[in-house]
Amino acid sequence: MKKQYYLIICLVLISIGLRAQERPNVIVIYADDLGYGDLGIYGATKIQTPNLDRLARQGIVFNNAHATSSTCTPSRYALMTGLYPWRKTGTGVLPGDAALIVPTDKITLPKIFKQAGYQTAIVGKWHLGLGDQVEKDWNNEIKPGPNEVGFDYSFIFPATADRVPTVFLENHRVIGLEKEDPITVNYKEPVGNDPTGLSNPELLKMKASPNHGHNQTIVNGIGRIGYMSGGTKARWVDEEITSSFLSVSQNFIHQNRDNPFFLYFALTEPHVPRMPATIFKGKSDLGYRGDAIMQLDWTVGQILDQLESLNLAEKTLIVFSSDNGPVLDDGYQDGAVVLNNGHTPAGTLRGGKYSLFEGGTRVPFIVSWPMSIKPGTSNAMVCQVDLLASFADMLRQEIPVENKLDSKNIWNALIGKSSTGRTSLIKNSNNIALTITEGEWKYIAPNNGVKYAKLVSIELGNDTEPQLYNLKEDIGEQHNLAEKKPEIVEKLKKLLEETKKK
Ligand code: NG6
Ligand code: CA
Repeated sequence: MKKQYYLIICLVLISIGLRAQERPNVIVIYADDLGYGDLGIYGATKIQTPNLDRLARQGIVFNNAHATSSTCTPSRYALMTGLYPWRKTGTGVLPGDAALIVPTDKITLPKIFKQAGYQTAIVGKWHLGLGDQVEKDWNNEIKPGPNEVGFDYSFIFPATADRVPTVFLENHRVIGLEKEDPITVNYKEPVGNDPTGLSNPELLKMKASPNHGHNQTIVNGIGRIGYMSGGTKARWVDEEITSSFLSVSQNFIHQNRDNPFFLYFALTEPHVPRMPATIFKGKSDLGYRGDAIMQLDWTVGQILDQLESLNLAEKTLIVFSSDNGPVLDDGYQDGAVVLNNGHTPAGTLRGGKYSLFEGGTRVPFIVSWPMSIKPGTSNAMVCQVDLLASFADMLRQEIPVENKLDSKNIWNALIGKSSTGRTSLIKNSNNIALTITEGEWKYIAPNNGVKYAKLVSIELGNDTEPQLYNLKEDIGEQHNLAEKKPEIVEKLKKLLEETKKK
């Protein structure tokens, strides 16, 4: 009898041990507009990123990893839902007053963790809409939002750093708001008496680039997209955004040091307006864009240090990536173009943010989990949309068939046990223009979009003719082989059409 007890106790202990090992804490660190060539580990020589290099040394560096899209909202939609964003209209770059576009009644990445008993949090940029309509009262509880799609705790800014309202929300409420100074937000017409970039350019501490917009309500000396009034004391100071996000994240990690947690840490660097903390200004030689990347790197280092000091480093899995490719001038005269000094933010890739070329969507991607992952590099094709199915596998959670169509279980590739990721991948720049990659071949479907975005100096990859590139031999997408290889064009076109129909 005693023996049986011992056996049962041993088995229970072993299974607890196994579960503990199988169930790491997970932190997804998501940069905004960070390019494939922006980090030392991906070949940058003009910006020092020692902390991300350190993360890379203890993990796997992927060189064939992708966001689904070349802008923010669709990529984040895919990350959260495990669904291709182009299947749904209204998943393009959202204004700051948009309604929530993530369904509350469907599975999401944070829900996978929540169902498995994790504490879940988002800290940082959201950009997936809030509330159930555009017209909303920013002075009351705003629902639904991140808390309704799976996050136990949220500390966010609603859209982008260049869009109003320039405030933080903790769970459902704007923080720092005073009753007698309510906030109003409007994307159609001016509200209140705040100066705008257009009416009072002399008040700007950073000028907007000509023709980009960014000349509506001025907050902290920076013209924004959209109008807001009120909430004077609730408005953020750009220089403090990242240190705020860091300290909130560190609190969450500290509070959950004894139980499994999932943290989605969505940083704003190096998205515009680049206005790093004063101690980072001038740290790189590349202007505020380089400084912002160094601030991002330092912030990641702070998280790594904290995990070490709490003895959590070994059992915490970190995914680091970016929502889309890089852009130098995205609306402000911040020196990014003038001081770039030969830095190649997209590395050897063609295009950048907004583009169908690889520069738009192939992004840095590092997975670290010291307890279980052997450091190295991987050529496996992986996409952020796959995190949902892959973590569902890790946590033994079932997901609906609908999600399995787009989100592939690439868990073994993520932890370096397999060199194969997904076999094909569809990416988009907006809801109309699509590309499909299978193995070494990439097909860009013909479309009527402009070829070159003058405002941002980026080749968009649009063409009325079909394009076919061999990414193995021509990662820079210089040689269109569509005419030479019509059979491959046909095959990819068919696969694209079939996947679209599903
Ligand atoms: C563009 C903005 C750009 C940036 C982008 C969103 C203009 C001319 N440009 O429309 O500055 O805010 O939207 O970036 O308004 S993203 O990374 O969030 O997708
Ligand atoms: Ca972005």
